[in-house]
Amino acid sequence: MKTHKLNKLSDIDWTTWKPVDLATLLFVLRGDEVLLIRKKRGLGAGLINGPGGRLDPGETPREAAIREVQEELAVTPHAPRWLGEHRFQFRDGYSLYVHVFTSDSFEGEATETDEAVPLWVHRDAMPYDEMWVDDRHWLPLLLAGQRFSGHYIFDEQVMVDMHIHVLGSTEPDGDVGVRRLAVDVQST
Ligand code: 6OG
Repeated sequence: MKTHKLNKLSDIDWTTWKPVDLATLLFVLRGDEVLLIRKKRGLGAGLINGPGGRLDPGETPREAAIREVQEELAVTPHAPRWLGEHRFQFRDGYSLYVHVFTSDSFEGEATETDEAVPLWVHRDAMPYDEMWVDDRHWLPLLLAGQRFSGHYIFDEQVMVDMHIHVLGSTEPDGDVGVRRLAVDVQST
């Protein structure tokens, strides 16, 4: 695919689109607060985000989501709930499929690590100016408990086009087909 000329979502055949990597984001919720991180390294270093990262070989998205929170914040989230998915296509050719989870309970005290600084933030005060630009479009859905499916084109950190579909209550969770998708991932 010639990715440098991508201007709109319809320039991509999403039915055959394959991500280079699979990753996760997991938002731990505690009353009116959300556990975020200031990311120290990796894609989006310097930005505020939910904890998460790329899947290790053989891992399910849920397993990876839990492991990433443990590694980044020394916290173990319980019973992650699948809330949505993102398909990010970058103009430089990179692409990423992200599973998004929430968790209402956890063990441990959020602690700074080599990878991240923890931030407990009130749900009405999300620091969107310091987050990826897509977050302001779907975090309100997540905080309202609505499931979503997003498609995006990015040029580095600039969003070129996007569409977010709110999933109905009868649509299956995206992680049902995850094993298949994991097998389909492009080798790099
Ligand atoms: P590592 O480099 O840490 O995995 N990520 C994004 N998160 C948001 N909110 N918006 C984006 O818009 C993102 N692109 C990537 C997913 C990458 C981590 O970065 C997140 C993963 O948690 C483009 O291994």
